[in-house]
Amino acid sequence: MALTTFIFDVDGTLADTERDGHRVAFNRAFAEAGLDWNWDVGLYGELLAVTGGKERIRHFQELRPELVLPDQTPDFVARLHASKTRIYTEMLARGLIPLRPGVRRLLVEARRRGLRLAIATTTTPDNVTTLLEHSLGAGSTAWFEVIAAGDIVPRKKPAPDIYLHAMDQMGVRAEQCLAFEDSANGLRAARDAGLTTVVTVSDYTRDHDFDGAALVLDGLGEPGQPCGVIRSGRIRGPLSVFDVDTAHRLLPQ
Ligand code: XBP
Ligand code: MG
Repeated sequence: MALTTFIFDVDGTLADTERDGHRVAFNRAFAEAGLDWNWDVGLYGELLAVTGGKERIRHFQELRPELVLPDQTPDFVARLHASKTRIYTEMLARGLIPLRPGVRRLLVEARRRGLRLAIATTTTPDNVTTLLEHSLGAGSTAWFEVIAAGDIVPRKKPAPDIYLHAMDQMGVRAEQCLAFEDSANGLRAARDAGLTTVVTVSDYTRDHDFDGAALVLDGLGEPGQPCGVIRSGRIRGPLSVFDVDTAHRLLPQ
């Protein structure tokens, strides 16, 4: 079946959001709550193995059982995470997190050539719309027919649920889609949903196992700023930018 749809992950794929965005927002929310927790760059890289901010906080608590919460109410983690999301979206609204190279170029070309666009992400929906509106431009949220995000599915990545939900909402089959991811968890989710997947590695995921990816790049590339091919998969010959023609070469006809 012909390629009709691109489905994008958000964090690490559309933008490098984790080290200087989410991580900083978590630490500011901890300080606001009077917690002396500090997730440095190294520790955060380890915690990223767990997707979902609330799940990541709970995982951290399991790692550090000696840390006594000042507030034992059951919704404390949810409230702490809501503070983090407020802080993070305020950072995004100040334009602090740009799109990765090539993302705008590929999205504009895909729309011009009639491809359908969707998002499948573990992050909170507000984070997606705020990132898009302040990095891609006002009204750009509407470029995506479906924004499947966060708690809308019972199981987060590496479970395939968020990709299956996005495809179901769009009424498309996996054979018609190409997924874009940056992490092993994301690749696993996309592959288990039956999706051909392009990986653009990010700083935190460069050393992940990307077995099963159709193509692994260091980014989508820009004219004059060629992408680096880490694993060429089905693509033969040189590749300087990932574009719609490259996407058509990737999908088995
Ligand atoms: C990345 C995640 C998210 C973010 C934090 O999602 O796992 O949890 O790290 O966002 P993806 P929240 O790569 O699927 O976009 O705190 O809103 O979960
Ligand atoms: Mg990601």
